[in-house]
Amino acid sequence: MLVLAGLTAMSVAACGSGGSGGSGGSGGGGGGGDAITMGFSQVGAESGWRTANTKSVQDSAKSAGVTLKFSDAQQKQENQIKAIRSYIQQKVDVIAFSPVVESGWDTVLKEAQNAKIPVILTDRAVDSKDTSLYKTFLGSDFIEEGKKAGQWLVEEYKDAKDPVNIVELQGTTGSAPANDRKAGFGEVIAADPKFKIIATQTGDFTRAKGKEVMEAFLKANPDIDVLYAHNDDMGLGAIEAIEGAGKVPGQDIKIITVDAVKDGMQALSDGKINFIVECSPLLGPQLMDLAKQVVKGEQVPPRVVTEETTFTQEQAKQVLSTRQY
Ligand code: GYE
Repeated sequence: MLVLAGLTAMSVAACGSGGSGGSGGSGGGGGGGDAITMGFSQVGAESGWRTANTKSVQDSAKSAGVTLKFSDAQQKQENQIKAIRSYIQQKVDVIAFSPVVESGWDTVLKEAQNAKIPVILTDRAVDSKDTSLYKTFLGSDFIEEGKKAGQWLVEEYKDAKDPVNIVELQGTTGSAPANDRKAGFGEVIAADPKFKIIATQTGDFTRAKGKEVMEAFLKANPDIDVLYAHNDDMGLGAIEAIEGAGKVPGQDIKIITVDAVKDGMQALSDGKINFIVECSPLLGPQLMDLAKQVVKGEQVPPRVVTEETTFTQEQAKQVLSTRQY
């Protein structure tokens, strides 16, 4: 820690003074090279996951001596496009962003490419056919996450004969995690026709919307067995709705979520959630490493997948006190 703090202070001083030796000499740090500037366009601040992800990116930029220009798009694609265009104008060394939705990026990515500014996708994917528009994509395998959620459900209900009525709270419409978590889950449960998704709607990855949509689900469907929420926050909002309707979350309605942020893990240890598929937000350190390589013109793997696990209620109890976020 002390060493990192020292390095940061040094590189900040080297940028700020600008007097002795200009851009050439950023101190004798082991093989560091010149400081780089990254423009980062974040999705928003919609969830606990996102807050932890933003902190990870900001902290790692500091430790790595990367000058970070950060903007929050408030879950709007047009804001992200504006931010990326402004980073191009400012001639940053590298642009990183977490695309709110998958489609509609080709034009702005082409502009970055024409300006010779490398782009790194973090957390969420784009569906551009031309993969030369970005250098790499760092983040989770959301299809795999959806499958893990489905596999738990299949195992949990393996002896059940009656239909299992599922409601689904989807993430932001058109986003990679919403598309893929739905697809992976759907693929696994399709193996047995007793699993029925009786209602599915977006809750925008937020607690407030998760609660609102769950209230509507409960009114329209008296017989819900399972809730599958694409993130913890929507699940936590839904728990309030379930309790408000006089039912016991985790028992009357079994709940599966994705992320494993601290609040989610707390609810899992309390028995209100039954299973969480982990999705790690701590992408900052790897992002800074990739950025440095890309700026130097080095070859990087086109896809870097985050390693993740899953948690039962018992497992959540064991790790809760040491959970960082
Ligand atoms: O699961 C959710 C957040 O893109 C993986 O976005 C991320 C998702 C995460 O709002 O909580």
